[in-house]
Amino acid sequence: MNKLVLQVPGEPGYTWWSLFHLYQALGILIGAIVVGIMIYFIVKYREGKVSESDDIKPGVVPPERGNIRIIVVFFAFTAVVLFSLASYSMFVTSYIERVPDTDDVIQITVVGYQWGWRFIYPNGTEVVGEVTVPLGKTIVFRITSNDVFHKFQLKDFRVGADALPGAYNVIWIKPEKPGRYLIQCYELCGVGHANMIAYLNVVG
Ligand SMILES: [Cu+2]
Repeated sequence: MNKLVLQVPGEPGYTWWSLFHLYQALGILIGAIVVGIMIYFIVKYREGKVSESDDIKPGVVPPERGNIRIIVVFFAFTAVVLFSLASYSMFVTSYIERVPDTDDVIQITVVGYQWGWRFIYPNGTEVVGEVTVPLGKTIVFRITSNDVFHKFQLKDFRVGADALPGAYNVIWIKPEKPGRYLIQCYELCGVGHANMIAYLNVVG
């Protein structure tokens, strides 16, 4: 199993990786087919094995030589690959972006500022630089900024959102592994940007 997947501590990171693996598998499959056909043609049409009639002659349009069965098979294969990639990409994107709207979520407000992160729990308690959430619960972050543009990134979970003054962007996670996860600012926001970090503690 992929080591990187094992490091993902919960949703939506698992789903993100499933999309990555689909692209990876199809990329390897199609790459193997393309290289295989290239090698086949290099050997089949090597110098000395081609008849005179295949030579291109100036001013003469070559006769139709397409094999309609092969064309149909390749067209269908390409259509299946592209359709599955497009539809699964749309499914994953909407899954990651759709915030669960049940009563069973914990909503935490995140305020970015130069240079740090402030968290406001549902009961109004405010903390800076460190936020603690329970294991196995869906956590919703409402993200905004006090000053300039920032970006709240939970890279272990493969999610993040811009922190913009006067607006709220929303992301969700469902942690499945206890731990201490790094939160970083992913939008250059001034001299303190590199140190604009916080931690997500998952306990349970
Ligand atoms: Cu920042």
